[in-house]
Amino acid sequence: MPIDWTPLAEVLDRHSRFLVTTHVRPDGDALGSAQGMAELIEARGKTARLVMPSAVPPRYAFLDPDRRFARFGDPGATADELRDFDALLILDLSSWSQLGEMAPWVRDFSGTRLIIDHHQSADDLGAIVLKDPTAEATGALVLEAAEALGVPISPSMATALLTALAMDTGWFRHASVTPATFRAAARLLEAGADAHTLYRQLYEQNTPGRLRLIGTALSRLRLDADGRIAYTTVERADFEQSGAIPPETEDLVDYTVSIAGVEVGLLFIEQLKGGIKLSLRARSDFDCARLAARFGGGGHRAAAGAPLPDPLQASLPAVLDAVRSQLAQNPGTPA
Ligand SMILES: [Mn+2]
Repeated sequence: MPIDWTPLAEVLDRHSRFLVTTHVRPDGDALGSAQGMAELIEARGKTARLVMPSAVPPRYAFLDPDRRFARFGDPGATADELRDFDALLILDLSSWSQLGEMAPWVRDFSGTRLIIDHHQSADDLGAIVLKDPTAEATGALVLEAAEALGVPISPSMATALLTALAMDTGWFRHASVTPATFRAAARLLEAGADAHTLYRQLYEQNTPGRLRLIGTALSRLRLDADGRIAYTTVERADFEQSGAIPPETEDLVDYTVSIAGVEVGLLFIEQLKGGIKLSLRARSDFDCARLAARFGGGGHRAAAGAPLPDPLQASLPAVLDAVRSQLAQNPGTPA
């Protein structure tokens, strides 16, 4: 269902100082759509400020060369300092929990609130809601809005919106992708986005240390439960030997579930301060959050984690046992 953008045009006409925000742990769609919206507001001759409940992850720092994104609560972006904005534009979320530490401030904000989003779930945030759950990315909605309002797409806006569209569709691979997705991408390329450079900035920034660490972890990969479980470890000494740092273990767990037939993937990372960080991924209806909760962690059905206080020799068999028994209750419907 195409969105009628009249309410957005009215809000933009009526006010002059806008705060633009997005969800905690922002991804490419969150950052890209928020930045695109800030530029849209400025193109209408108004003021836009970007403030969100989390910091910009290092991976996306290239999107924000002028350091425009502020983290809520940091100097210059404290609750007090943000008081005199007229309107709050909320991108890519519709629930209080996704606002993190910013939620109480948003609750108290007395100006106009407007949501642009594509998530199914929705709390009542007391906002004007412009939502299309069939949209593949909130960035696609911001592009629609800009075109409906006759705002020209600048090269930096095009880059932000292509980031949003590409990241929320797994680079145009997910089931949400339609011919319209590629038409939107084409318009963004025509407006100056560069897909080749963007991909390189997002996916080809590995350090040699990270690749060495991945190599070590993959060489230790083990299968269990007739190939339904795959697991591996990152040990403390691996960091020194590879030259990698702990944040460089990001996404490493995804290799475990890339094996055909694997339903549950586990990564055990020895922490420098002691204990283990467990990451879980599922590719069936196995409930990772339920497993993680047994060990004091949490997360989602398909992805969860837990901090384990005991050393690897004790933690690993205990977790494997728990995964095996949860799998046994569950005949499994591989996805
Ligand atoms: Mn999104």
